[in-house]
Amino acid sequence: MEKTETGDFSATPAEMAHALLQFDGRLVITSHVRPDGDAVGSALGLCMALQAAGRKAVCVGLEPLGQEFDYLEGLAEIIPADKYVPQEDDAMAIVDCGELSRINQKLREFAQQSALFCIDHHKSNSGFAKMQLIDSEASSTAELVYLVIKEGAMPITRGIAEALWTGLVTDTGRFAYSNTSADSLRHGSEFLKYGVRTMLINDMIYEQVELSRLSLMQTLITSLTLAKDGKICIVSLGPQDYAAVGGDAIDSDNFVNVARNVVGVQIAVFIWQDNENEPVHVSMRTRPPYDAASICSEWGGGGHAGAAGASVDGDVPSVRKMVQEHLKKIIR
Ligand SMILES: [Mn+2]
Repeated sequence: MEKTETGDFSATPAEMAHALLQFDGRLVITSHVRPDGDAVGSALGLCMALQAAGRKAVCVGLEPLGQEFDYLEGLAEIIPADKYVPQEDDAMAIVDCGELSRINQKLREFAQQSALFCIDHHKSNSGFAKMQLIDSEASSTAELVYLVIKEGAMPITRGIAEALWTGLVTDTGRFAYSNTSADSLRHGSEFLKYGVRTMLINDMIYEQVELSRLSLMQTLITSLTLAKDGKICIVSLGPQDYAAVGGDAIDSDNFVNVARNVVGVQIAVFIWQDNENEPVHVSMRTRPPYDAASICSEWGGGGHAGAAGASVDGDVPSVRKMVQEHLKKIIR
């Protein structure tokens, strides 16, 4: 095990598996707010595998979750953040999350004291956990969780394989993005041996859209502007836009792709605030040579080279102006 600059430990999958199985308290597993497929899949997959190996584990604060993940086993047992009561022997395991500031606000204080384990693939991971398995080369956290499960010889059921498949498929863009490795395909083929319902999962995640989401997208398209010869594309939504179609629970994940999909766009940005009590969120997608993570670090955010985000105080019009001015200086 290697000691990192902060004095914490950087683990191999085998060392992580060993430590998780040795831990004799209850593992409280969480990820970032508004969990995507990799966040919820990695958390549930790890939780169910540890339970199957006879360990105490729970998933906490994976919310809000879209209906597209309704097929996932173990969803009903996830403890909402405001129902969670810390027990004396609890420690946290955080997956697919590079910053404590990105986990549910109600869990943050507890996480600061007790973030024992972290499994993640974000390049920008701040190294907040005592023991961490971080590999920014991995396509998804689900792949890392799978290595841990295998090294620990934990049982794998169809439900566990489907949770991991969900993370793998969503983070690789259905095995299409550049992060898709030979290992990704190999791991995917191994998941199929457990009976993963690929067609059902694809239909649930990618082929169904709520009417309210479609209406919101209509508003989004009217907000689209291009700058710098069409290389920058920005779209945005404010609290009134969410309210007009039914409230802030409407999932606008991936709306940044509407901007990214415009021919010629190098930097795509979606700026949104679904509720006035929340900060303004910036979601960015870039094409090489632009690095979304380093651009978003300007505003305290992070992520990957092609996809990153940040949260900024203010309102949508002012953040939009600030982001656009900054990008105009960057674009070549
Ligand atoms: Mn991920």
